Amino acid sequence: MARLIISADGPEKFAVWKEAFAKAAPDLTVCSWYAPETHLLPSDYVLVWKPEADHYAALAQAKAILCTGAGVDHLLQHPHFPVHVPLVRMGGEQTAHLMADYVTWAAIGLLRDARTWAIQQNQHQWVYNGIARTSAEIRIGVMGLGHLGAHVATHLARVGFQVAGWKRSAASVPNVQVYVGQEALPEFLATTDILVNLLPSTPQTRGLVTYDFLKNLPRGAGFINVGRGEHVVQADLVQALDTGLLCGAVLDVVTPEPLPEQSPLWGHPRVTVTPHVASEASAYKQAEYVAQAIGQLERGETPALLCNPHTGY
Ligand code: OXD
Repeated sequence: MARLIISADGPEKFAVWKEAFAKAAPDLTVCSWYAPETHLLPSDYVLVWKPEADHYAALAQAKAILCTGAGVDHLLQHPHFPVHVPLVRMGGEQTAHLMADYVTWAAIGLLRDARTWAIQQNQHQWVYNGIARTSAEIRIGVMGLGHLGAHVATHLARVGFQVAGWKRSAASVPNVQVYVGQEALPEFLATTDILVNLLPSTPQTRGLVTYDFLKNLPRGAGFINVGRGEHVVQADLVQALDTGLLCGAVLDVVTPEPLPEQSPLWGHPRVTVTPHVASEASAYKQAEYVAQAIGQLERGETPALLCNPHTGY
């Protein structure tokens, strides 16, 4: 019977994980990384989020590592991450659905300028500022059409937006116009009213979103970041918002996290910040997903979200 050692979220969260796994996968033996009696064996699986620096040497002994994050850039960037150990990213129906719901909420908020309504409510102002523009008139572009990106794009098309996606390699997503490769990027951006970033964080994508990059969008476009804060040059984003290049931004990820008290993003009238919550599935759903991936690995199958350490996703 497989054994899973849990380090994710520290010793405080172990009771929650234990209960979730007891319900979702009663056959799996679950131990806390932090229990003094736990010694990792080569047949063990490990569930991590952001391991502490002194965990990496032991992780090299694991049979496979499962991450509670959909993005694993923080692991791959660590100099001691054991790239020879199979690494599985978080996925599953609820994770994807939460992300699709979040992006839909953010897109409709940008479309109707909900940020202004929130400010007015704060100031007890009853000002009529309805915007007569529907989702059907808005072109949304999703950068990154991997597991989550494809799900989000399909969902947005179902809601009624005109949806395009941009990807490094060819892909086909129902009801989504796909732009492929670097040469297609300017055309993709030029026809995007709301840009959604769902790219993986890699050396090629970090720092991609600069003022000059955003200048390719139609003036007054919206921006939603659910990828990583590192994709964006934050000062450039603020400049784009201040000069009206962008009409607004919804940011679930920033650099650093948590956002420092003095950041201009907190109080910016065109910015909505959420605390990296877009797609965190319940412990039960994550446990179900992890148990399924372990089952596949035990049978010698390849989980769909097995990370390729060379591409970083
Ligand atoms: C992530 C996540 O990887 O929230 O950022 O899953």
